Amino acid sequence: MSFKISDKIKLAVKQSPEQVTRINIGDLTIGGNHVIVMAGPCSVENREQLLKAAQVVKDAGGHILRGGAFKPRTLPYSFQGLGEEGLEILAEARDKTGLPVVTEVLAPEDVELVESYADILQIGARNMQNYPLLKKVGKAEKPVLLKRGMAATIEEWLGCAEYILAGGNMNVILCERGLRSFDKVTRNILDVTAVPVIKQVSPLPVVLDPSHGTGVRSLVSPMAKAGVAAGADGLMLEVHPYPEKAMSDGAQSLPPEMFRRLMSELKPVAEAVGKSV
Ligand SMILES: [Mn+2]
Repeated sequence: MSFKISDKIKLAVKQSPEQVTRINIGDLTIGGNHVIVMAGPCSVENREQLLKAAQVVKDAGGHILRGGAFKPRTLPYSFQGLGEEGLEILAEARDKTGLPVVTEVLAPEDVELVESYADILQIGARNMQNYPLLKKVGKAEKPVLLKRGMAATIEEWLGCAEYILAGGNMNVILCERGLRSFDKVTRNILDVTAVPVIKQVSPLPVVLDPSHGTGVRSLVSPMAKAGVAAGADGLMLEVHPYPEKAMSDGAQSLPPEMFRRLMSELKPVAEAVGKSV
């Protein structure tokens, strides 16, 4: 390996080339040769919307349901999420579909509450360097999905993963979701290169989020395929039963038919790199 990563990072960096972290969630393994698709709406908006989205994800072959109950928004006037009511709706969707749930925890004081409902705790890009939150989820029982900050280097991202691992929680999934760039054509610039870098330097699984990474619905499918071809262990995708009515991130959310098409198109891509979806 010839990347310059601080040798002070111990747990988030491989100690031998073969070292791989596999994370089991029910029957699923993240970090093996099965590509895990996490999909669902940006926000849990209401029961009908979320249950419908969950069924779309399940029927198309998705593996994990995503949906935000606590939302970090650019402005305080935007929809902030349903909070605990959203978590209850996510738990109901899991009961109905069997899909495990990943959802964001915004604040250290909410970790226990979110953990009581979720199967995976998500730390959002804006909170990547919230050290009290990282320490708190380092003591949690559930796996953590750590999004890369929008202006974070790979080394800084691994340093934040190190906080969680050093706390004793060894089940960390990294998620590349795009970087702030000078180019306004897309919402972010999706760093697909981060996927093989992480696979080479870190034992941790890495998933790609082409929804936030591009901000543009028509770019999600090509970049999802690029991520799988690059070796991503999974994808995180925004899917909404009615994207035009979405309360957040509708422009980058896939409608059901586009999600179904993508799921079938991912199969030969995964096979080409020795995996399945
Ligand atoms: Mn979103």
